[in-house]
Amino acid sequence: MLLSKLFIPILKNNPSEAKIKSHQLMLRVGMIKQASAGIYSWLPLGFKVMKKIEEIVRQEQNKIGAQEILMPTIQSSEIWKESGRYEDYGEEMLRIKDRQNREMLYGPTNEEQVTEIFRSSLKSYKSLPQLLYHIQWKFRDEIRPRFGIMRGREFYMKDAYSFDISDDEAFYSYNKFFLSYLRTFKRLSLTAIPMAADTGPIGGNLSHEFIILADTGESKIFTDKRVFDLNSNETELEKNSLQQMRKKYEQYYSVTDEKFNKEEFEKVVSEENRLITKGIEVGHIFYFGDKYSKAMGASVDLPGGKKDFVKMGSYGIGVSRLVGAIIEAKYDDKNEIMKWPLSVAPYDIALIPMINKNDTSALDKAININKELIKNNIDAIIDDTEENFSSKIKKMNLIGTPYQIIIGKKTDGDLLEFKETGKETQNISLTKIVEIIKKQKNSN
Ligand code: P5A
Repeated sequence: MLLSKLFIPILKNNPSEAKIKSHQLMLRVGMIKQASAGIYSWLPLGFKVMKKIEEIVRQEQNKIGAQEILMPTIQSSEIWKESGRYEDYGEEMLRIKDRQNREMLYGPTNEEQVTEIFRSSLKSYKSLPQLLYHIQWKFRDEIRPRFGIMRGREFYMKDAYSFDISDDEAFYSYNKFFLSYLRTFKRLSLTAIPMAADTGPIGGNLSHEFIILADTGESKIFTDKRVFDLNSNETELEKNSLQQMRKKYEQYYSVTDEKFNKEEFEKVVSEENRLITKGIEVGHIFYFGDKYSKAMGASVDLPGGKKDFVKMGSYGIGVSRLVGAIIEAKYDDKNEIMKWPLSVAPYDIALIPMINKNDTSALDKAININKELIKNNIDAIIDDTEENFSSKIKKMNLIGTPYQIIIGKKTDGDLLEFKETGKETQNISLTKIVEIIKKQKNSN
């Protein structure tokens, strides 16, 4: 794609209203545009990244056997009255009345809606387990929306719900999501650590937040450093091995501040392994048994003829927040260089030809190179503007393609000036460049 034809409204300087680097960069390169407090439009560059993140999240949900549905954004207050949360949820819930004066709301989460779907369709234990998810906008009238899309009022979430016959089976579902979250964040090139967390308005007594380290994060965390060395390569969804996997993480103290206990921390973690820092919550999973199923009458027939309420959990990933979280993790704001992981980059590579009015040969070369890249499914952005070289590089460093090719007058023959964004230039052939990028793509 030619840069001059794209809708990428780049600002010369950092916008003063943005306090953290992700918010600055997203406004600066025109990924988002604020519509009102905590509510944003997603412009092409930002939307492309978010859609790629969404697709990775989706693939990893499907891999554990979760089925995708789509529930509405607007819900009836009736089901929330049944669960008892209509009053409890308080001012964060955006309440609306329709023309018949019926009380509706913009969903902040979907435990009630999905329980209603389940109870009206499934009646037997033979249909269990069920894992359902959707990826949908949510609205929470946060007191202090801030940091751009990191704490928005409207935000995009993947939320999944599990239905099981017993606690034991429900923990198995919980562990499947636990693993799928580790895999998802790894594919986004993030190190997200599961930390024992509070359950807040969702309820229940088992919960983990998945947190990535960042000074600008809003979650305070207390951990045993060794948890960062763990890796999960489980390929099978076997019950015992998943349980072992979770135990492996839980052996090291790692909690958010609501769960923090100083005495215990100092007792179980030696001084050199203690880490008290901040992070961004990119996912949160909950087990709450029959909290909703009991209140809303979602039961199944058991083998002996008895009935029981289904045991449920819910599992969230902040899809829109992840765009900001990746920037917080990857953006070098001192040198103004962003390098998106290839798995979610808005473009794989930038072609930067040196152009002036009398000589467009470099642009012609770039267009020819692009033809070859297209054949190989590599998505390039070509800077076809007549700006000077340093401002072109500056701009592309902000857009953050993982790779760049510089095409100057000297570019001749087979060798191209290629670089991984932010690194040294190497002179290599287009065939080799294609090979490098394809290999990297396949590893994801
Ligand atoms: C789990 C799924 C829930 O809502 N119900 C359905 C449960 N959990 S949660 O922790 O409240 O939210 C899940 C994830 O959504 C992101 N998130 C936000 N992102 C941007 N702006 C917000 N205001 C916001 N609130 C929550 C977080 O990533 C969170 O982990």
